[in-house]
Amino acid sequence: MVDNWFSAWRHVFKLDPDKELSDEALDALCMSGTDAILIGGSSGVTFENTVDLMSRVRRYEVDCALEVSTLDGAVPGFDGYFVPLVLNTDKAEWIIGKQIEGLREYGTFVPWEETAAQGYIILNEDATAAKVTGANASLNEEELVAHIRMADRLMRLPVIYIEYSGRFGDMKLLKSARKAVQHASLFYGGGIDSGEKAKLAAEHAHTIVVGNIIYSDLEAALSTVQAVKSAQ
Ligand code: 1GP
Repeated sequence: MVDNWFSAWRHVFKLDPDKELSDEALDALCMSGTDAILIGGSSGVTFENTVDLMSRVRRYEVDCALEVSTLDGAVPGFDGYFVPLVLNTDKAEWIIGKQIEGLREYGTFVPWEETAAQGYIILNEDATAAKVTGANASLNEEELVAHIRMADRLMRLPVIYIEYSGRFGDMKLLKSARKAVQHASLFYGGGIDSGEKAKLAAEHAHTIVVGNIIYSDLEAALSTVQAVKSAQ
């Protein structure tokens, strides 16, 4: 794996600027020992709600990065920025279209040292991101490995993100993805709602991302941190 500003992250909480989160819950998440807070969402992300959440997380020492998924939500002041490209769609706007629009507008302001492209491979057809981007979520192992080689060897993307948002994924596929990755950091996200699932995903992914469960069962979300740390 190539060394990057996010390479040491094993566990990340993903917070959605469009969802309510109390100060107590945010405090517990930021002080949990997680490696980073990632801010991003598939809908309802605005400049205002992104700035608001960033400034609340900024009170803590934990790394805080933004996934730039809309132009509206491009906010300065984060430790790092991820720019997602969806690899398993044939709609070019989600591979390079929106990104080029963003660079036309904000290209001169991008902090390149702290900015990384994420090659998303979305494998849950029910996820909002899959619907919005028209992703072909039913890749078999051979197709997945071809996508990984495209991202890792040809495109040399620093991050490959296996995304099952809303559902726990197929760990056999994740294992195959990991075997095929040479340079990139492999992120996994989707349906991690217990320490046990966190551990399973962390066996293969370099970094696991915990999202939805934060909003429905905070204690379960917090338990995923220790599960990953103690498995190291
Ligand atoms: C979403 O991959 C993350 O982009 C996390 O998924 O919300 O299902 O935990 P969950």
